[in-house]
Amino acid sequence: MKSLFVALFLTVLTAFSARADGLKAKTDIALTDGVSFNYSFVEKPKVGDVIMKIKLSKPSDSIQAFAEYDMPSMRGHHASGKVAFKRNRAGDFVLPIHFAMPGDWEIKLTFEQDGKELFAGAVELNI
Ligand SMILES: [Cu+2]
Repeated sequence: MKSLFVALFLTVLTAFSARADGLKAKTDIALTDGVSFNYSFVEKPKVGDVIMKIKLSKPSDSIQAFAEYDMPSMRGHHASGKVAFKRNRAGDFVLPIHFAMPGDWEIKLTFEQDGKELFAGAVELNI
């Protein structure tokens, strides 16, 4: 019985810490066997439009990136819908994120290749 409680506790703890952390900026995150990505913001996130940039560890034209963002504390009020990142000249993914107001924001990132989802994760931040 005691081990069951420990297991439950650890599961809950893991779930909470994963949620609190979200995806870390400027950190390599694996996408496929040989390709990882890292994201950053071109400037410190603030109210208004801020460009999010995603770099792949090696060029891949067949990978697409999408974002869907909103404020978790007021779901639906600023829902962006699923929007596709554009590519800049260097082949990086870029997308202006519109932070309509201060507070908590969540950006869900998804990557697709040949119509298949490679990865889904969320960036959480406070503006
Ligand atoms: Cu809001």
